[in-house]
Amino acid sequence: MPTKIILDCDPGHDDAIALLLAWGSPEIELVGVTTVMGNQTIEKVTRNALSVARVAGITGVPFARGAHRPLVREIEVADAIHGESGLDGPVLPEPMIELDPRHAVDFIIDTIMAAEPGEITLVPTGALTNIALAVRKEPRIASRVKQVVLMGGGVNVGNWSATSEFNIVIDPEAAHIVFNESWPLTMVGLDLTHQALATPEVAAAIAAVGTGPARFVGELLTFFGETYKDQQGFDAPPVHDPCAVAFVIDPTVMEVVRVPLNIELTGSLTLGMTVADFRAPAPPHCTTQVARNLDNAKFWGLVVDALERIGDPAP
Ligand code: PIR
Ligand code: CA
Repeated sequence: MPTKIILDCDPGHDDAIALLLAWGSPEIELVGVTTVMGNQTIEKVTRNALSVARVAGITGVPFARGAHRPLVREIEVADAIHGESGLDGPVLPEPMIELDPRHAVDFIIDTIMAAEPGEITLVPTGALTNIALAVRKEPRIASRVKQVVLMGGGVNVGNWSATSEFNIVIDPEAAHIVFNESWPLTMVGLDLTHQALATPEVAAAIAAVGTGPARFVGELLTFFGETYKDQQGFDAPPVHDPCAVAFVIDPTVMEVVRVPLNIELTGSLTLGMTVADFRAPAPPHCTTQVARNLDNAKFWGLVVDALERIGDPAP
């Protein structure tokens, strides 16, 4: 039985690849895609999600637009990394599918409440605004989702400040809500995703697929690689978001360790830090775990296999 997921994303180069990985993997049933502001404005990331759906021929999956700003703070976008559109590089095709009329928060609640307990896995790859709003509006979802597998945070590693990762720090209050709920939560953070580098060998393996969607990914990686080099000095860009999807497909693709996690909300230098308490073995009530050590070959194998299965859609 495939795992049913809702992908809550802000495409975003790596979000787009996460969407393709989910769509092209038989271990996953994509029951919905929701969007949240982050890498760019909600209008831009939502249009990008629909464009990616066109590229890959994604049909029969509802797409719903979500939060336009963080809960408390002003919106802050990552245009230096993702460009003016949020998905600069390839030509973005005109969307073919219509948005679901519901707000993402209502879509998430309706989908989880209509499913069996333990059926839906939430995979957030952007700020946690929608997920926080959903669990505040309908607290029963906390005990009904199977698990939350999110890209965000990092243990003692940041990318938007010395201590903090973008998805968490742009809406730390939302992250605090999500990390303190009772659902099982796996944090696939920078510790892990900085091992998922799109090296020239990876780009060659993707190019060898030879399809339109694979070329689209190649163009995404070229742009992402350039900005990552300029802005953060990386020789090859870390492709964060598909790592969370990969964990759902095959948990053996990474090692995880149970540890209490919480979000810093008051530090003047450490706002949005994901604080892991490694002082003692995790207590029985601990519901959080953090990913570390990626099986790099297995991970990129999943991405290439998904592109092979997607084939050549577009028109
Ligand atoms: C990536 C992101 C934001 C900023 C930078 N510098 C790099 C986006 C990615 O889409 C990913 O979900 C997460 N936020 C990584 O911090
Ligand atoms: Ca993202």
